[in-house]
Amino acid sequence: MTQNSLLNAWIEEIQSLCTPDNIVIWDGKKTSYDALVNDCVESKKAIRLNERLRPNSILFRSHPSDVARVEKRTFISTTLEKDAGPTNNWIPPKKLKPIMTKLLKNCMTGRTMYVIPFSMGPTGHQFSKLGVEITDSPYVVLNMHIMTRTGLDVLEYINKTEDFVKCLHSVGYPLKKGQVDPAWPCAPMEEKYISHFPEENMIWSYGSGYGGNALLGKKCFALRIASNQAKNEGWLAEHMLILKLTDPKGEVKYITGAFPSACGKTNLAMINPSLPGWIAETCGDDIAWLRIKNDGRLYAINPESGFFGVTSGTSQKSNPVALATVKSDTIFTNAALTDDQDVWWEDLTDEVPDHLIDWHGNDWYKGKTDFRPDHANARFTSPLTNCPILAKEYEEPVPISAILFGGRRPTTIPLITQSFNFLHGIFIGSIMGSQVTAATLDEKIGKVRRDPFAMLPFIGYNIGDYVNHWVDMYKKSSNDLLPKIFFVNWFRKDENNKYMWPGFGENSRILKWVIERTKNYANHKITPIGYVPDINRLDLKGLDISRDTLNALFEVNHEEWVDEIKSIEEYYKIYEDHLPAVLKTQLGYTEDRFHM
Ligand code: GTP
Ligand code: SPV
Ligand code: MN
Repeated sequence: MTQNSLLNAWIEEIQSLCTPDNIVIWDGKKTSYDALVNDCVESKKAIRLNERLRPNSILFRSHPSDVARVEKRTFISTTLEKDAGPTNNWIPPKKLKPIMTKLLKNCMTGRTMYVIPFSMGPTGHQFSKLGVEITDSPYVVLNMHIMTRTGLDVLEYINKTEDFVKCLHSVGYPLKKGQVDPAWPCAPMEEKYISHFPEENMIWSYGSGYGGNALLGKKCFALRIASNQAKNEGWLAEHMLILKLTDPKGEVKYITGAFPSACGKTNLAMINPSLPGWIAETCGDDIAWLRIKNDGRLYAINPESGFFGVTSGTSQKSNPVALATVKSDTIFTNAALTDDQDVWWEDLTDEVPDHLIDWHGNDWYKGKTDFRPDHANARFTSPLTNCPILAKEYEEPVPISAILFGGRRPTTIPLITQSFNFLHGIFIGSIMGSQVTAATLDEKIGKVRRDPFAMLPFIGYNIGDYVNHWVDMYKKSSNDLLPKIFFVNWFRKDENNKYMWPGFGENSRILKWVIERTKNYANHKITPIGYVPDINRLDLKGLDISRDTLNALFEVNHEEWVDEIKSIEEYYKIYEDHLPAVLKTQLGYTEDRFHM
């Protein structure tokens, strides 16, 4: 089958367990992609969009129960519970494997089993990692084809090694003879398992076909398994965008940003700066693998080769770059369909079409149907190379000058703060909170939850060890060489529940301040939580914003912060007696600064 006996043995093992009707080794060719798209269209799993308006693009509609990551059904399966830690669902392998083996038995009957060799990171690059995903979902194959480097050239590398991550995926819907396959087969919630076995570099995902549950190169491998590998090998796998910025004088800086799901990474990675003379280019929009090189600096590379982006809120005004990116060769999931066979989503156009087919496949009429026509977590899958501002060095690690941590916080958190130093920055990462978005199914949307480092659902091991690993990274270098760490909040609201900051392209004004701070410009004020901009030194030319709003955006309110600190103390109890020393110390300093 392949020239790797270990891989062959695994394929045979899965074949006899899952009993598919046939096996396809994915060769990554464009002709294979086009043929599989045709199959999906002919079998009514996908809809081909208007070739003139949206060339080579299709729309999938998922089952209404299968629309986002399922955190409650996501497991870190380690021998010892302490290795998964307090933030992960834990079942030991000896318990989980029998449960899942039962489900997996004959689960691919009536289906084709695809074997996808893939590389996270450029094929053959020293920082890249190899994987093989076995799946019975053509949707997954098409998406993995865009999101990762796949095909026979990758298989050549895999043929020469035993070091690849085994990723097994099934939609969990075997077909009896003659049974008609639904457009989006999946298993009921209580049968879904998104399981990680970090001790074996292995993933078993059963019952969901959607996004991070099923495209196993993404969250499962490039974050959960990779964060584990990174801890053992001395690097970081983070939920971060990577952005290249060139100032009007031509000076280039790279920054990363870690914001929770649906909190603005893709949009910042594609920013269209409102400040004249500034140029932004995209390196990555969701995941960064970071290493300290011999020069003591932290370098980041994007392990993915595509965007799996939120459609909602994407418009010519908010994100023209994303609209250009999805112009062709794109897979849409759960967008609405227009009368001329194109896609539509909330905010795409000011004028809402009179008639649409909603993401359930039903007629939708403006003003008559009282739910939205697209799903809040509808997504586009497009190759990185579609992005008109893709940085030429997107396949190389780039030196990072600043890390932004951020989230959706309607109150308390200023528009931007700079940490006093790297260790204080680690504290800032640990206390991040954000309103839950539609990117996860499990919790109440809108409720603020702590999401440390935007990694709460993605740390593949014990969070206490994770924080200490950040400190180990710090110890490998020095405060002056490492990136400066910032805390951003584009989402602070006024008393009328309206965003106070315009966001999107206007965020370039804040990025300019960030870059200036990395060069130690004295354009800041000191507060108990870090440095905030001196409003008089912010570049606000051409922006219509009142002094009062600005003061409110940067306010560090004593009472709110006393409450926040109490809530952090409470939250830190999850660590039990493993609270990392750095957090204890930094919390103490913060309390002192508030005279608590
Ligand atoms: P994941 O792919 O789930 O990790 O999300 P993400 O972090 O890449 O978030 P994305 O950029 O897709 O943005 C999510 C939502 O936030 C979209 O509806 C955006 O329109 C909105 N958004 C992004 N940036 C801003 C901003 O600066 N201000 C405001 N008000 N909304 C924003
Ligand atoms: C996220 O939820 O952070 C995403 C979407 O990027 S998914 O790939 O489904 O996890
Ligand atoms: Mn994400």
